[in-house]
Amino acid sequence: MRYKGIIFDLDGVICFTDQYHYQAWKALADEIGVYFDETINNRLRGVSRMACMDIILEKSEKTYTQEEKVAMAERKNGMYIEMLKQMSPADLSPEVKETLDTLRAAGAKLAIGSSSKNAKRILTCIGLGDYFDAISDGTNISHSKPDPEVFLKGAEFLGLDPADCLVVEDALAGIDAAVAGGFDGAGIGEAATHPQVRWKLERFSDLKKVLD
Ligand code: B16
Ligand code: MG
Repeated sequence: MRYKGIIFDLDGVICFTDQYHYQAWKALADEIGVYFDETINNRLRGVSRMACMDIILEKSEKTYTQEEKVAMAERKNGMYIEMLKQMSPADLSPEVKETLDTLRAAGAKLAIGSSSKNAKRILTCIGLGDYFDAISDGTNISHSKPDPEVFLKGAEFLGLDPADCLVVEDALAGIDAAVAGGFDGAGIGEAATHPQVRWKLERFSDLKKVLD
């Protein structure tokens, strides 16, 4: 096994909360009369909550104070958390679980590296609350992707060097973060098009290629 550790992004890799992020941001944008669509939504992947707020307000004619922005982001998060209540272990695909189990059986330590402050809540919803060897998320970082902090902390929590770990991401900013931190990157979805990606994945189970 060429990697001692594998650090997984959460939203877009392990599970798909992006539809709920979209719906909650869309509801907020409609409330304040700001244009928002799927193209703008794509720029929110892997980006921290407040950075998302700033991206959404690029289309606003009004200028908001920091306090107002924080209050709006909290309102969005409240709507998002309500939507997360629909999630259950049925939202974890058998393919993802089987692949994770295979990688672990081959000797890899497994961690989460997510920008989300709701990562532990989501993992619990999908039945992976106690599964990972380490969780690095939005609650333990001060700089979000493309800064490598979330993955560097993940490697540190696993007790491993970045050079011995693989990062699995769906966001271009996430691969930028992995490369900046000295990690190999595996890209799925849009991230598979990143020029510096080490492994291009068409589907999650393609990760088993790293075992060859
Ligand atoms: P929260 P990831 C990211 O998760 C999402 O892709 C991004 O859209 C979201 O803004 C960010 O988490 C923060 O989430 O508001 O729950 O703290 O892809 O890094 O797992
Ligand atoms: Mg993601």
